[in-house]
Amino acid sequence: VFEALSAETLPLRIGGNAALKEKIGENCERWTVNEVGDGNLNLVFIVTGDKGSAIIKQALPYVRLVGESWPLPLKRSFFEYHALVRQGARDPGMVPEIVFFDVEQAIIVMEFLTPHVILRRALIEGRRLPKIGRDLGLFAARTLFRGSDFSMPTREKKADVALFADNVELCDITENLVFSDPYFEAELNRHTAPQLDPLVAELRADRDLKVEAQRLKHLFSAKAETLCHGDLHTGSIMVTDDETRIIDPEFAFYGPISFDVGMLLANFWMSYFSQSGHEAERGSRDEVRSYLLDTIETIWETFRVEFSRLWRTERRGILYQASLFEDRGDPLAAEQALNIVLDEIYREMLGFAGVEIHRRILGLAHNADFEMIADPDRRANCESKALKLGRHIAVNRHRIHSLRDIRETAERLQKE
Ligand code: SR1
Ligand code: MG
Repeated sequence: VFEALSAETLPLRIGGNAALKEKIGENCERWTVNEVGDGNLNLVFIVTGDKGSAIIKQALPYVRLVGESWPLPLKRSFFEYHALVRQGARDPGMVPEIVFFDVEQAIIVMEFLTPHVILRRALIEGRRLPKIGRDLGLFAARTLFRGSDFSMPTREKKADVALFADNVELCDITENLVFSDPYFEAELNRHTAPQLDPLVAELRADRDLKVEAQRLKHLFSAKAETLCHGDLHTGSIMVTDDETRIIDPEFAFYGPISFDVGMLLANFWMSYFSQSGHEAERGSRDEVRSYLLDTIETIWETFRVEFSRLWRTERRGILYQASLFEDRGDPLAAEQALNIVLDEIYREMLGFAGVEIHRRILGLAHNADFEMIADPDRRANCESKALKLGRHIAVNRHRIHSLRDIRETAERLQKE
């Protein structure tokens, strides 16, 4: 029977586990336990013993952010575990090492990352992390390419699509919270009022935007292309100056390659527009802003180059087979197909980024980047610029030919 852990009960409940004792020390009575979870869904504890520390993450049978009135199945922990295993194999060293998994109690015990901090917090403080653009671009390319029909044996891929298809409740959250709720007066929505009211009304009356949001929802739910992380925002990334790690793939599902990349870039654009809200107390953020736009370009460029490298060297799945192209002495056919695939990823990615920006400002689940701006006028000013960029990239995604163009739009909006 499932029982939620508490700091008091945790040592006795899991203190007998051999792998955990090996990791942090034998004597569980001497362990210290702190609950540190500040996410929307789960319990998270740091446990420290004589030998070291570990993270204990436990799913709750409801949405922590809302309470028991919103039940949510424990099986998300199963999907998180299986996604971590696959991501660890596809881009070694980029996800935390797993110590053990208890499916019934929905507990994943994993490596405690230290001195890592959540990327979102680091960006709010104005830190510039030198490696993240490249690390994130590589992670996205490797996990998304290697989890797709470009690379996987088709039987294995189809079996995995079937396995992850049961993560239906978490997909349902995204389907509603990202693609639908922001565009009407959904019950759980909230935004900075009254400052944003006129713009929110304009967006909710914007037919082109609503059609795009629904086209993107269609892609999200119907294009089972690869195993996506499913919630790749800057709160799902831990960093030091030298290391980047990706955590929390409980929303993992088979979806479009473009989805994770779009979510990721959206969170950097939101960080960009939120910087002026943190400027007063912490000094000018001009250099940080420029760093954030550079990082967006580095992520996409690294993704593109690495995806292309994998296409040329690891394309062994059922799609665009070498036997049709290279082996027939027509390598240009494979390059032409690659360009088309990348172009499609790019256009979808812009759409997903646009709606992710909207939902974090208009929907239920907001970002600390904006939430931590105490003055509501200032905050609304930052948010309205982000909302406008989100609308621009979602609606015009087929006409925006490079991230350089978006850089100019972002810089112009920032000066308004
Ligand atoms: C009800 S869950 C709200 C959000 O938190 C998660 O981190 C996902 O982003 C989800 O949309
Ligand atoms: Mg999460």
